Amino acid sequence: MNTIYQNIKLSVSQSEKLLAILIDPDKFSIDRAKTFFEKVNASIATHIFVGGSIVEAHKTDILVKEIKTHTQLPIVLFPGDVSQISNEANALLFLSLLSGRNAEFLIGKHVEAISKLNKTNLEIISTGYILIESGQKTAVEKVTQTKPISRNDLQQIVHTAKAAEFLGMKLIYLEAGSGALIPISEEIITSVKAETKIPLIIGGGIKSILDLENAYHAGADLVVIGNAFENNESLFNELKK
Ligand code: 1GP
Repeated sequence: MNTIYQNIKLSVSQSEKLLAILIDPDKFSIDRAKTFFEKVNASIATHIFVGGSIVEAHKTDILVKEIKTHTQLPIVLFPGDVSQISNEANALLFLSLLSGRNAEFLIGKHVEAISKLNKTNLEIISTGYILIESGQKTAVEKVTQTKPISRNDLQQIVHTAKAAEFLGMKLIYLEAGSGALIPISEEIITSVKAETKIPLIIGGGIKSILDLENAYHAGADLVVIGNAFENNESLFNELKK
């Protein structure tokens, strides 16, 4: 059986676009899981991402167990912290925050995570995580005490993504931040895609089908949407299979 990463690569090679629904264990109420996942299953969503900036211990485990009872889609952890590692999920984005210069989020948390990861069967996917300024201070910025890259500094963004590829990372994730006012621009997506060969994830502030299509058209391989579905489940109606 293919790994989750192999399947992402396969989709990219066949120009199939991927969509991850991001669930924040701190915001999502388990009571609505059944109806929410009926809509997810009827939609074009391909992955479930689980994670948040600040999540109470054990909430991730409980939520992932519940999600597994409602969907067959692969569950990928998108952890804000070591405490969000759960062996109930299928894979984990091993994120290194390359836009910042805080050693804790470049390598510190990763070393801290190993004793926990050694006890899991999670597929670990090394991911270059690049925060781009998006009009307001984001949770990632506050939690990590790092500055995002200016959205006007195209060269710095592209070079950071290229460095991720040269470091051997498997994915690039361009992040505008949860609830961002301005999603990652098409110009940024197109430029990064043109200069790199690894799959490209785009997330933060995608609120409509138009935003989603623009991101795909510009070169995003996988788009992550969180808040828009949290706030407006009717968006799923426009994304039926
Ligand atoms: C945040 O990229 C994700 O880490 C998704 O952001 O909640 O704004 O869709 P939204």
